[in-house]
Amino acid sequence: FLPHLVASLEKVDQTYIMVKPDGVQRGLVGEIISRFEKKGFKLTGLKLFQCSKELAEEHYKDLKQKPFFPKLIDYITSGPVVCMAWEGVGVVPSARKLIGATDPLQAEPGTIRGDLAVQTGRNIVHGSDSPENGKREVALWFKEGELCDWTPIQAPWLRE
Ligand code: IDP
Ligand code: MG
Repeated sequence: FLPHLVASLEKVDQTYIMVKPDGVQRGLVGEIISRFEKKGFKLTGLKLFQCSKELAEEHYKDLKQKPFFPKLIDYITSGPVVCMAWEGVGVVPSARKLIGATDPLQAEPGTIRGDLAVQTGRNIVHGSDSPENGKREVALWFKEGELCDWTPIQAPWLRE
């Protein structure tokens, strides 16, 4: 009975989660971290960080042609963000569900945006949209030495 070995046969993905400047300013950092922590994913990276315009533009490069892009970059660089890397089987789509729809008015109650935000331009949290982007974004926001590999003591109580 070695649950961690069984788990290792399944694909463990990573996702990049970020509390945006409005989430930090509104004192929601603990609440947002807590949602992912309670769900049972593994935190592998965490920092408070003031990001540059260049990094914000690289992160959101797929949205460069959108009319809201300049405002989005101003928003993301307007104050410190909390950068997180989370790991687990199915973590990418599950984190997106925990976060809720892009427009907080459309986001279901019980989701982070559904419970805590009211407008797309102030939707308090980011989550990667695919395992590929999860990897890309974790590598973009964290240096290698900033990530920790560790075995949570609760692992056998989360996955059979
Ligand atoms: P997502 O964060 O739910 O993945 P995306 O479509 O990837 O949503 O957009 C990235 C971010 O850009 C959104 O979270 C939001 O902050 C911002 N954004 C998206 N659409 C709009 C808009 O129509 N007006 C203003 N900001 C927007
Ligand atoms: Mg997105």
